[in-house]
Amino acid sequence: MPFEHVKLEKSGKLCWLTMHNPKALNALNSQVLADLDAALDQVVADVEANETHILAIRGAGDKAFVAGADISELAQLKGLEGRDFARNGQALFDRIENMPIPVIAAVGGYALGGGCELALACHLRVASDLAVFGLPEVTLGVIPGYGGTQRLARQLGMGRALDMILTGRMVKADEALLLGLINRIAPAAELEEAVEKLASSIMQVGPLAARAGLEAVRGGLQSSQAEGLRLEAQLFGLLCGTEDMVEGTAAFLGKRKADFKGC
Ligand code: DAK
Repeated sequence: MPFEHVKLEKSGKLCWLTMHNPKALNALNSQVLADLDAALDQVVADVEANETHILAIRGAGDKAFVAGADISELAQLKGLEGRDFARNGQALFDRIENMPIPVIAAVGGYALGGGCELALACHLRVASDLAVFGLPEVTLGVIPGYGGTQRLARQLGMGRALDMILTGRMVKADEALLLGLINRIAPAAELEEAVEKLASSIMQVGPLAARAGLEAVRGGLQSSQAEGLRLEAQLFGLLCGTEDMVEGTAAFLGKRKADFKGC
């Protein structure tokens, strides 16, 4: 089903989701967010049909990933309306973080405010050398409202997150790499290739193991270490009952490449 502000394209088992609001550097307004939600339904259906193993999110054009929440819409929010607006956006970004497959943000330009928060909701971030990150909400008299205060602090640690959140300063790609905000950096013209390379190296491992690794890390970060360890052991046990585990270990011992079937 086509959406006005979000495009889905398949490249084998990799699905590209493109944020498309070119008049405002792909800024997030209510319609963009509704389209993103509906597009995620489609992605989930494809995952369930075993047609999609990785999702990559990018922005249309070469200037911006997403330049934040649409400031003209934000300007009209009053009191509790703002809280509901934030809760709806948070629920949508939680959907991305809780996707059963790895989600990669391909950041080719500005990732500011809600755009930076969208990238943070993804599991991995690959950026072009021209990318710029920032949470400039304080310069507008608010704070990040789509999970940025929580996810940035978990990603970078409190001090480095507050350095960005309290000043609203912009961080270029090379600094973002040093901070641990992004996983990889690529020349602008090679961004999609770099994402495809990362996706392909994940897709070469057993798909059940990749999903379980994602679930263990995510589940552990959302709970205590003791609970995380229990989850890890439980998932490890489940994988020990799979054909992929038999195949992976036999392939290693037989000095050949594993042929994982995802079962
Ligand atoms: N919203 C609306 N329009 C935007 C936009 C945005 N975030 N960003 C850019 N645009 C529009 C510009 O107004 C301009 O429109 P026209 O003048 O052509 O009609 C067009 O996109 C091109 O932008 P520029 O002409 O400004 O392009 P430049 O290259 O000169 O500058 C820039 C690029 C990215 C540095 C600049 O556009 C910029 O500073 N944009 C705003 C970035 C920003 O502050 N983003 C964060 C927004 S705050 C919450 C929920 C969510 C949030 C907070 C609270 N609660 C519910 C409480 C999230 C907040 C945010 O995301």
